Formats: sequence, C-alpha cells, structure tokens
Amino acid sequence: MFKIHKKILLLIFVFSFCLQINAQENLIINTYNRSSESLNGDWKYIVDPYENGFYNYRLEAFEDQENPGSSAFFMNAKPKDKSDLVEYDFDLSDSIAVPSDWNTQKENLYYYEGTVWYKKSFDYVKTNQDNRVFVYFEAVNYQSDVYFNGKKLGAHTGGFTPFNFEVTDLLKESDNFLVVKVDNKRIAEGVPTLNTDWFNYGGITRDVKLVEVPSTFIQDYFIQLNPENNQQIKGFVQLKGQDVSEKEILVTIPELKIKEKVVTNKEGIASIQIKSKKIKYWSTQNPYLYNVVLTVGADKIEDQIGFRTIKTQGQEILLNDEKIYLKGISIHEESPISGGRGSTIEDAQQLLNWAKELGCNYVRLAHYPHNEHMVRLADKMGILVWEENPVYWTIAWDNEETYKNAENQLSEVINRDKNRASVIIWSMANETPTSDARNVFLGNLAAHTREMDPTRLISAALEQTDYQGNPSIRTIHDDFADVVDVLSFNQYVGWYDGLPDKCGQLSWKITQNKPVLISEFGAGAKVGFHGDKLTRWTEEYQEDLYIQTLKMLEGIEQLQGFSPWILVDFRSPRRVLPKIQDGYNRKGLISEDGQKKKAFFVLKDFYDNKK
Ligand code: GCB
Repeated sequence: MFKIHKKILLLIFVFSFCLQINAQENLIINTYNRSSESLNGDWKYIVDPYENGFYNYRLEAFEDQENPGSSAFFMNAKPKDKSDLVEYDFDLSDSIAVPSDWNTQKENLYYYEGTVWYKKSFDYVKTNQDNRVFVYFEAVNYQSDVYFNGKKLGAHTGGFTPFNFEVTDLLKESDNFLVVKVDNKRIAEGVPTLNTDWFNYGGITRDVKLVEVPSTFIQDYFIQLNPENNQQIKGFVQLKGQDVSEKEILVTIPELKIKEKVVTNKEGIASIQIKSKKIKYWSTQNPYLYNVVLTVGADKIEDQIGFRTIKTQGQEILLNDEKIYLKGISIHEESPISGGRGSTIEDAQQLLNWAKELGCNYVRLAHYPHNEHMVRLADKMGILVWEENPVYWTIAWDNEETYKNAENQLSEVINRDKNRASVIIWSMANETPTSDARNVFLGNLAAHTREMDPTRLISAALEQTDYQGNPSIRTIHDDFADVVDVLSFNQYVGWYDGLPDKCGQLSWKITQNKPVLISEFGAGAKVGFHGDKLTRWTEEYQEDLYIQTLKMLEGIEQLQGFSPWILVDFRSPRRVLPKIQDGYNRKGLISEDGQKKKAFFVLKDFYDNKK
C-alpha cells in the first residue's frame, strides 16, 4: 500500500516538475543576441553518394571503430609522408557557401539527395579562459553528424530547427576543423516523409556560429505575459554550469522600471512572476517590444520581447482580449533574392514586406519552421505568425522513432521561438489522413505542446469532406478537430475540385464551436500568361478563383481569417509541366522573380477593405 502511494507521489512530483521546467536539455536560446563568431562563408565539401568516408568496405561505420583511421573523412587526414595512402583531401576539394543549399549552388547537385561532407578550419581564441564554447547550427537538412578535431560531437535529425554542441574541451587556438556529414536522403520514416510538395534542399542551410558563454550561463528562458493575468509577466530562467543552485538572477525591463531578483532552485531554474500595471501591449498596429535584460554573475543577455495575450472565445480569436481577423498568406522559405532555400535577413525582409504590401496582419510559415529572422522581423513588423511542424501528408504514424523525431523538432522550434509575441499558433501537421494511429500521434504532439507552452493556440491544417455524403455541402469531419484551439483546413474548390464557379454552388456546415481559419486555397498561374478566366494557368483563372472563393468564404460564419496558397511561386520537383511549371508550383501571387500576378491585387483589395 505504502509502496503504491510512494510511486504515485513520485509520479506527481515528476509530472509537476516537468511542467515547470519546459526547457530543453541543451539548446542555447537567443544566440541572436549573444556575442558569437560566425562560421558562415566558404566551406570545403566532398560529395559522397556511397558514404565512403563514413563506412569501411564491410559497411561498418568508422566512428564505431576503436581507431577510425585516416580513411574516415571526419579525420580530415593528410598523407604523413609521400608513401602514405589517403584518398580524399578537403583542402584540394571545391568550396561551397554556408549558409545555402547545395542544389542551387552547384549545377551537378541540383537533384542530388545523399551525403555531402562539409569542412571548415578555423583559429579561435577565447575571450576568457574559463568560458565555454558551443558550435551552434541554425539548421542543416536533414541528418547531420558533427565532428570536431576528429571527435564526434553528436548527431541531429530534422532540417529546420537549431541544435548545438559544446566544443570547449576540444577547442585549440589554431587549426581547428569542424566536419559535418550532411545527408538529405528522403526516408519513409522521416519527418517529413518521402513525399512533399516542396524542394528537398540539402546542406547547411542556415547560419553556423561559435557561441562563447561564461562557465555558468543562461541557457534558456521563457518570458511572456501570463495568459490569465495581463498585468503579470511570467516564466522561468534556466542556468547551466557547474554550480547553478541558489543563484541570483537579475531581471530588468528598464522601460517598465522593473528590476527584480529571482533565485534558482537546485536544477538551476528560477521562476519569474513580475507585476506591472503599465505594460504597453504588443499588437499588429503597435508591435511594441521591450528590452528585457537578464544578468547572473558574468553572464548577461538581452532580448526584445513583446507582451500580449492570445486566446479564443467561442468562435473568435482574441488578441489582447480584442477580436482579430487574420488577414494572412502562406509562405515557403525560399529566397526571393537569390533563389533556393532562404536564410538571410534580406530574404525574410522581402517576404514580409510583400505580405505587408498585400495588407496582411498574419502569415502562415509553411510547412516547417522558418529561420529565426522571420519571426524576429514579424515581432518588429507586427505580423502574427503560424509556425508548423513538418508532419506532412503520410507520416509513419505507427513508428515510435518517427513520433520522437516529430516531437523533438517541435520542441526545438518552440524552444527557439517561445519568447516571440508574433507567434500565436503552433501547427501540428498539414493534410494528414485520419486514422486511429494518426489521431494518437497528433494528440500526443498537441499534449506535449500544451505542456511546453500553455500560452499559445494549437492548430493543424486539416481537410474538408462532404457533409453526410452530400457533395454540395462541405464540413470538417476529423477527430483531431476536437483537440485544436483553432479549426483550420485547406480547400481547393475551383482548382483540384471543379472550376471556380463551383464556389458559388457550395455551402459550408461547420459544426464545431471554434474559430475557423482556411489555411489554404489557391490556383496556379504563370505570370504573364493571359487568356479568359476558364483557361488554366492564366492570371485571369487565378484572379477569378480568388474572386469566387472570397465570396464563398462569406458563407462560413465562424471564419476568422485565412492564408491562401501562396505568396511566391516555389520550387517543387512534383511540378513538371513544360513552359508553365518547369519545376515550380505556380500558385504564388508573385512569381519567383518578383512579378505580381492579378490575383495579388484582388486579395489586397479585400484585405485593405476588411475590418
Ligand atoms: C496542399 C498542400 C501544399 C501544396 C498545395 C498545392 O494542399 O498543403 O503543400 O503545395 O496543396 O499546391 O497542391
């Protein structure tokens, strides 16, 4: 009896503790504002389709051998004398730019999916001998194995989220070498899986940097408005280091005259609860950001944080307790400047400027976490954000590893962006077919998300179906609809489903008492291709589809906004129609070279006049 009792108590303790921590083991957040040394620039690379630098001829991984030997590419070996056999040489190999994808940089790698080894050599002198140094990758697609000075640091799975490894003990003042084995092969059990409607850009696609921190440092924090009390700033700070217990952390927000000391527990976590009556709330009209400063011992970190509440009430979405209509657009992370995977602040600025010009107050960042510039800029520009986990279409729902991978990627983006006021919705998935296994998978993701971040809304882009077998009435029939805070779905009436005039023949019967968002609708058009509105691929067809759809949407009573598909034409190997698609999904309102199509102005007009 006592034993059971003790077990339950222990479980309750562990559970409540987890709720408090909400912190991921190793990710250093806000490297954006930390002093760091960029490792961007030219790296040496070796294309290795047979993974010759990873396995010996018996297909045993070199890294599992006691002495990997010079054949392992991560050893970055050179012949010791003129007779020595070494069959690769990074320094004699070609260079490639980081961050970027290899597909658009190297013509012969356009469709390559497999392993490429990257190597960067550098010198580094710490500013203080006691400091610790981490190598931080903002994203590498898809699988990375990371080695430093010949030793394995670790591995990471998932192409769109950050990770870091400590290098303090291996770091030298000169001649360090960092080697990354990057593998972007699509795999059935992956997240995403084999099949997507976007380009599987490979490479070190976002920034890489060395982050130097004091021996005890602020690894993580969560500082947002208490959703239950808009005069209270709430959260936690997590320290990492040798001695993290009972440390005093100073939290200051100069503009609010806040200077508060909090003390860490044994695990290095201090909780924050600060009252203030004078908070200017972050909103789309006035995206006010406060400078928040955290100081502990030798460590000091600043962040620019907006305070707002976001909730739903019946069928409405409330920002700071006021109803808001989400005038959105979906966006893929492609560079409107250089083509290929986007990663720079200029790419983000151009995409969000276009969204603003369109009259948007909201963007759906599809179908995976975008780079940190996007959400940082959205914070500054007053644009609300939907962030999405790459659980897309036909994921291996029954596979435990697949679930862990999906949960880990989601945790990484929540960790990175949980202090961003612009981010209001975590999307679990896109267009996933309903089944028991899928419901369990998504249900677990949603529960995990709520545990990590109880301040934001949960959604997923679901699909619509006929209402009770009647094809002219549409509804949402999906068990996951009961789990989400905001009911979102994609629909392509007029494109995959009849012609645009079909919009006028349909009605919608949505029975859930929740706010509704249409996460996608759209039609393909080749910029400059004109004809009558019934001719596919013309700008006139796309324009008419927008006109008809906007009319149809008036009939959905719970509708609180939408994010049409999509801002800019984007690359997809599924899109092969010559002269029209040529490898691009053409549903953009803007072509990949920046020309606006007619439908852009239809939507802009709607948004400009919508309250
Ligand atoms: C969808 C998908 C999106 C595709 C789009 C299309 O429903 O969510 O990823 O790109 O349709 O163009 O077919």
